[in-house]
Amino acid sequence: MREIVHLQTGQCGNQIGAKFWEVVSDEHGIEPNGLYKGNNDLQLERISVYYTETGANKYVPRAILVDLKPGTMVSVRFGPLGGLFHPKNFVFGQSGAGNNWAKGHYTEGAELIDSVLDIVCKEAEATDCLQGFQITHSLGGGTGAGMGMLLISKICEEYPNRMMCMYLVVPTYNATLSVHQLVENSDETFCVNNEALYDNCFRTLKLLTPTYSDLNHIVSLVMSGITTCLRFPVPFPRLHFFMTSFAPLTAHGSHQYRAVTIPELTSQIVSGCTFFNIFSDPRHGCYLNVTAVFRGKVSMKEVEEQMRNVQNKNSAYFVKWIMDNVLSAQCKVALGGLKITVTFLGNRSCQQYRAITVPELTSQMFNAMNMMTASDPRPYCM
Ligand SMILES: Nc1nc2c(ncn2[C@@H]2O[C@H](COP(=O)(O)OP(=O)(O)OP(=O)(O)O)[C@@H](O)[C@H]2O)c(=O)[nH]1
Ligand SMILES: [Mg+2]
Repeated sequence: MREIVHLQTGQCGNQIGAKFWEVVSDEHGIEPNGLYKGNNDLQLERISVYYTETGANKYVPRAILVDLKPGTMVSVRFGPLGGLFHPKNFVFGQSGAGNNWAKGHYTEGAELIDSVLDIVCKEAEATDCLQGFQITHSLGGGTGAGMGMLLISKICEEYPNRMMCMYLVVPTYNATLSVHQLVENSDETFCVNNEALYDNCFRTLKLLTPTYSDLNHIVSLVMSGITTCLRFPVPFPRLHFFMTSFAPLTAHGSHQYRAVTIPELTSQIVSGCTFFNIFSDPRHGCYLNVTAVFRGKVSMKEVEEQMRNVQNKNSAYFVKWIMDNVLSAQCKVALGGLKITVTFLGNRSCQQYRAITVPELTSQMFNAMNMMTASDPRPYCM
């Protein structure tokens, strides 16, 4: 089976990762104690992609949880899903990186990296045919960004031919220090932006004070949709920062009040209101390639018709020189509690605007800092 080793680093990575495992375990019928209690053979057919079977009917996530501070790890370990993970796969330090990229990359993080790599190797060696790695983290803190980048570079050194897929929360400054390593080492990078997630929660879900849990709920739904198809084609190896969207959006714990149709879903996913990063502005860029993954019982004929409609209506936003650049896929197993859902992935040239704005914002910040420290002769330390 084509196994994947999952890693989650830092507070954000662990919180999003824990939510991902909650959603995925629910879909595959795995209880918090690791026992299978599902009712559909499809749930077990490819279970070994993400889980290791350790005994009769018992499954353990192939997940490694890393942080430089014990706080988040303790809440996962003693939270509702704590019993699901292998206790030896929790690796944590004591001091944290205090949002300092260099601490995560060169000092505290570097001291802990060998213990993480030992577990990575152990998990990888226990697989039948390793497909690759996926990692959840933010680029804002010191651990997720600094140590996360060190981790992926070491893994890529050790396993150069394996897929590296990243789920990132991308704010500005520390992201600058990470981008070149991402471009080198990551094959698929799914960027979400907290600002856009808040916006979605506020405008679409009408949540007045969205919490991280609400944001992470949306991210976990997207991750679940993306991982439905395990081999997503990457058309351009160096253009791999995807836009993601998911429909229908429902608040955590609530349910759909009306049946949604495929035309409604397809128009929602491209409308911009459900995009999870701020490049949803339709004035910028063109799609090179898009994929829509439908979950639930849908007619593929109708799906393909609707996707063709979307492409025809928005033809100005699709490049003309790639044929068949709209793919649709279907998985009959619906996402928990929802009849039909769709996850949308787009490789869109407007991602370059972020690449341009990150260094611009960073140099503005440095200029402002230089003014503030002009009277202070001590060198500025990151
Ligand atoms: N979406 C989402 N964003 C989060 C969450 N927790 C933190 N963030 C964002 O992540 C960034 C901070 O990164 P953290 O993950 O807290 O930092 P870290 O990787 O633990 O690194 P250090 O704490 O510096 O060691 C900020 O931009 C936060 O807004 C979360 O649960 N969900
Ligand atoms: Mg932290």
